[in-house]
This record gives sequence, structure tokens and C-alpha cells, in this order.
Amino acid sequence: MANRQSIEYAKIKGVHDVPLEEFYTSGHRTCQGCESAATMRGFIKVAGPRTLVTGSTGCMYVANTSYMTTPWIVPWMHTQLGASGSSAIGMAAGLRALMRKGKIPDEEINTIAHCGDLGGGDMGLSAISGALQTDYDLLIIMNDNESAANTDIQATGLTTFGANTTFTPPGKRIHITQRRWKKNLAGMLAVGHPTCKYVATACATYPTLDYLRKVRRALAVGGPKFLHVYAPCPKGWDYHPRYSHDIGRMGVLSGLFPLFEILEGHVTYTHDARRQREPVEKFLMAQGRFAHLTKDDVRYIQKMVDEMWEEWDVPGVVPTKGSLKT
Ligand SMILES: Cc1ncc(C[n+]2csc(CCOP(=O)(O)OP(=O)(O)O)c2C)c(N)n1
Ligand code: SF4
Ligand SMILES: [Mg+2]
Repeated sequence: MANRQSIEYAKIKGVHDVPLEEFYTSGHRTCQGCESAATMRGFIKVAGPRTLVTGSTGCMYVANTSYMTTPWIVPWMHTQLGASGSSAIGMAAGLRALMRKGKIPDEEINTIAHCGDLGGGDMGLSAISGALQTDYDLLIIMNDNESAANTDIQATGLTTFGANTTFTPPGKRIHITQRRWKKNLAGMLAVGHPTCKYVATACATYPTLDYLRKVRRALAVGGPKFLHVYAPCPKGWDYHPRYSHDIGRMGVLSGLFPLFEILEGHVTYTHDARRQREPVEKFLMAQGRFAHLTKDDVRYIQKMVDEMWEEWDVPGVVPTKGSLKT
């Protein structure tokens, strides 16, 4: 059987290392400025043509696979909303069985399952957990646009505190109805699956040296892997499509979305927000979904972000605080 750890994947050291070939091409129907579409285009560029992809229900299914059309050049299969983990296991197990029986050549084939923040981070969490406990080579990429965008922008467990969504509109009496702090998904999956060798967060706003480099690194590591990608959404976050990259950058530089990777238990910050952070206000006020927030609300969000970077045991990653009590 092909052994991933023996396969050499070229590292992405700069833009010249990014392949020119496209496997997610023109013709899709995502909104202008959709960072989730950039996420798709990017991962398949660096994974290459010997790749199978499943995608759970959501914008990246509906906008990319209208009847008889698709921008995908590689085999792409739709799977149910919470099924990215189980579809990844099924694909990897199927390939292993076919190779073992000699029905297909024993060669490298990447198995990538894609999901959204509702499909993966909420509904499909148990299946992802199951996948991360297997010994299959598989990669799960979760695109986080902080809402169930496909069904018209409902809040999920990963929506930023205070956001206006169709489930959480600001009211006259209670002006914040989205009162949950964003789920710390990558940290949770890394801490909860000690044998999983690679868990990372990324943002397609930083394509070359952050996102694509992490996809390549994940593919080169044996076993199951998870990548949480921050994906600004002009429609749901309510800003002009030309600002997607700026919004992603502000989210990262403010420390609201931590960028890190955990390889075999070692945490590396790919943007170190412990040292310097931009005020969250800049990020919040650039988007219509936060237009109803008061100065006090912004101060509260700033306080929570500061706590994340100054008080967590592993800042931005593990939310326990202080040393052991005996
Ligand atoms: C079991 C199930 N419940 C609800 C739906 C309806 N539905 C389709 S896509 C979607 C939202 C998906 O959100 P997310 O996973 O974040 O992907 P996004 O559309 O934001 O990219 C919902 C609720 C469904 N298809 N299946
Ligand atoms: S609603 Fe958001 S995630 Fe969906 S296609 Fe439009 S920009 Fe992309
Ligand atoms: Mg979503």
C-alpha cells in the first residue's frame, strides 16, 4: 500500500511553487468575492489531479454543481450535510480495499472531504471525530463562513459573537441575540484526538505561505488531518465583495481568528497575535452584520479576544487557564 509518509510533496515556499494547473475552473456560481470559492480553487491546485473530493451540502455544493454543470475537473461527490467525516472514511476505506484486492493500481490518491461550519463544525462533528481516530490517509477541510450561508445566513456555533444573522436579528429590546462565543473547533479537535498528527487553521486571504502551504503539509503527513479555513462571505457578512481579503486580514490581525498549526503535538503560530493585535473594532465596523453593536459591545468582544491571547494556557488554542490545582 502507498505510504503517505514516504511521499515527497514539494513545499510551497513562494508563489512560483503554486502549480499553474486549475482543477476547480470557471463556471461556478458563487457570489463575487466569495472566499470559500478561493478555498476550493486553492486546495485542489496543490493537491493535484490524483484526488477524490466529497463536499457536504452548502454553498460550495449548490453553487458548484448545478444540474449538468460543474467547475470540478477531479471526481467530486456530494455528501449529506453532516457527513464529511464519514464520507472521508468511506472513500479512504474503499480505495484501500480496492488496492488490496488488486482491482486498482496501488498508487497515491488523495482523499479530501470538504464541509462548511454548520455541516462540519456543528452537525458533522461526531463523524469528523470518528474520522480523526482512524488510520486512513484523509484530509477534512472545513470552510468557515460563520453561517449556514446556503439557506440564507443562519447563525452557527462558529458565528462571531454579536453578529446579525437571519436567526439572530437585533431586536428593539434585546439588541444582541447571537450571544455564543465562537466554537474553538481546531483546538478542540487537536486536544481531543491525540493520535491525529496534523490540525491547523488557515485563511485563504494569505494563500501562498499560509493556506496552500498547510494543505501541502497536511497531505504529506500520514493519517487523518483537519484544516479549519476562515472564509469571509460578502453576502452574509455584509460588505462590498472587493474587500474579502481585507476582511480576512483584519480578522486575523485582530486576533479574532487565530492562525496556527499543530504538527505531532507541537503548536506553531503562523500569525502570532500574542505580540501585537489590531483593535477588533476595525474588523467589526467594516461589516454590516455588526452595525448594531454599541461601544460597550465592542469593548466586551475586545476583552474576550485579549483574554484568549493573554490568559489561555496555550493562547488562542487551549482555553484552560492557570496551572493545575491540587
Ligand atoms: C440534514 C439536513 N438539514 C438541513 C439541511 C438544509 N441545509 C442545506 S445547506 C445548509 C447550510 C449549510 O451550512 P454550512 O455547512 O455552514 O455551509 P455554507 O452553506 O455556509 O457554505 C442547510 C441547513 C440539509 N440539507 N440537510
Ligand atoms: S453566500 Fe457567501 S459563501 Fe455562499 S457563495 Fe455567496 S459569498 Fe460564497
Ligand atoms: Mg457556513
